[in-house]
Amino acid sequence: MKTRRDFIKMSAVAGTAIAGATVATSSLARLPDPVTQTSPDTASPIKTDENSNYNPVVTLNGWTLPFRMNGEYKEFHLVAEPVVRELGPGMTANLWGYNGQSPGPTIEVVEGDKIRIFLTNKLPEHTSIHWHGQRLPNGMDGVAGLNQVAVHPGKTFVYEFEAKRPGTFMYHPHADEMTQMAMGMMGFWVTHPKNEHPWISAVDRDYCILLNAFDIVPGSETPNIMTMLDFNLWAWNSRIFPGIAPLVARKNDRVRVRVGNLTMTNHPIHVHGIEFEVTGTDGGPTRPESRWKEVTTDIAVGQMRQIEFLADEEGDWAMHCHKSHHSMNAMGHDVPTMIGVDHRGITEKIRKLVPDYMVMGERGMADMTEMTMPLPDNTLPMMTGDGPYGSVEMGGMFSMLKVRADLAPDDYSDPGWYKHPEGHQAYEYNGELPELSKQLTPGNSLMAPKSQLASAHFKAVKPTLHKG
Ligand SMILES: [Cu+2]
Repeated sequence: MKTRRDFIKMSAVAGTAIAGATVATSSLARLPDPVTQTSPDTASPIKTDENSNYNPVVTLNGWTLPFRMNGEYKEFHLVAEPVVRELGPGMTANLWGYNGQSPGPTIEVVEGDKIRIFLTNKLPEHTSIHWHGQRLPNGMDGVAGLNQVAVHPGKTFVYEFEAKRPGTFMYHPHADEMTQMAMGMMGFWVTHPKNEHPWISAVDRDYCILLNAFDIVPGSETPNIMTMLDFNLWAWNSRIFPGIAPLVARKNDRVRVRVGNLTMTNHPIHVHGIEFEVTGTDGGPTRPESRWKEVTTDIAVGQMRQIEFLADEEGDWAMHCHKSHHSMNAMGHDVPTMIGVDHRGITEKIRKLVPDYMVMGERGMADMTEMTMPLPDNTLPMMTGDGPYGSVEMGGMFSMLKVRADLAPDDYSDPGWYKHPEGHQAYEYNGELPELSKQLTPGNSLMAPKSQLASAHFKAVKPTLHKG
């Protein structure tokens, strides 16, 4: 049986301290002390005697909930409560979550474990928890009104079931779902296989990412819960770039990334630099002969996907949702396209009144990253993130896979920027240019003139066009 001292020891080896990471284990205590996390940093995996038979997962900008053994049960205590979550450096949000954070802590168990979860409701309204994807008795499935009475404010309910199948799962309320999920109530669940499984390979690093989305008006702090489609903050584990921690791997590590989608749209998750296989879905591990390599996998609403790859190329590889509006932050909407619109006349007139005035998006949107226009308080720029060579011009669902040869096996800290070996980086050409390529567009206008479009269209077959 786990002692209180063991849990103190556990928290000491974690990458970030888990506040009060002790769980009352006296059998006199009828339920475990709730453990709270106050930091949005990524907690390193905690190695104990009890998890020596699996490689613990790492939740990006998250943590794993400690448990206590009580007889043959693993006992956890989740507390549903309002939380303040830092979405990124300089932006916090009033969310609802579990044990101090949104998303809630990851629950990590082994196939065959008997699980007992206490849910205490500290929200102003009733809630419940649905254990998305699990095989369990119908009365433990957590749909308020259908499977159980809703858990009213101040009440504690108990869920008990066996972790029947290994895989990637999620948990979320099934009571006033629209409000509670829009406010950030959700969490990850991983069940490791009890024995060696022919379709589940051992990996060196095992990451968890929960996709979620918020609609927070720039300058405000609380999500609009009525939004159905037009969210403006696309998050991984309730963090937005540049607030999302990198996925760190040692060269030639086998890496698994588990992704769950609890937003209201699909997300094509794309990784640069490697090819991966989808090794597991909502229903469990995929048959090895059914797998193929790809670099983007679409994750539909309510789905979970496990991807796996060999991290055999060093570097800082981008990893992001491929919907371009999902890799930027708020302010991206309701702005008309200004590319090619000549507003020199009007700009001059406005500058007489407002000296620093500049037009948004005149040459594209990249200007936005360097724009000195003041943003409302508590708002991150639409496109941001300083890289070693300038702005990365990203936001939202964007992070990096950082692969390094000189990394300790248990090191999950950000190794900094990759140093490119000689001859491994794009460089500027400084030689003579052919006449036609000297100007971006004739006369440096923002758009091709109509006359040129016409001639290009009708004369494209004439090779003389390219001779200058
Ligand atoms: Cu997306």
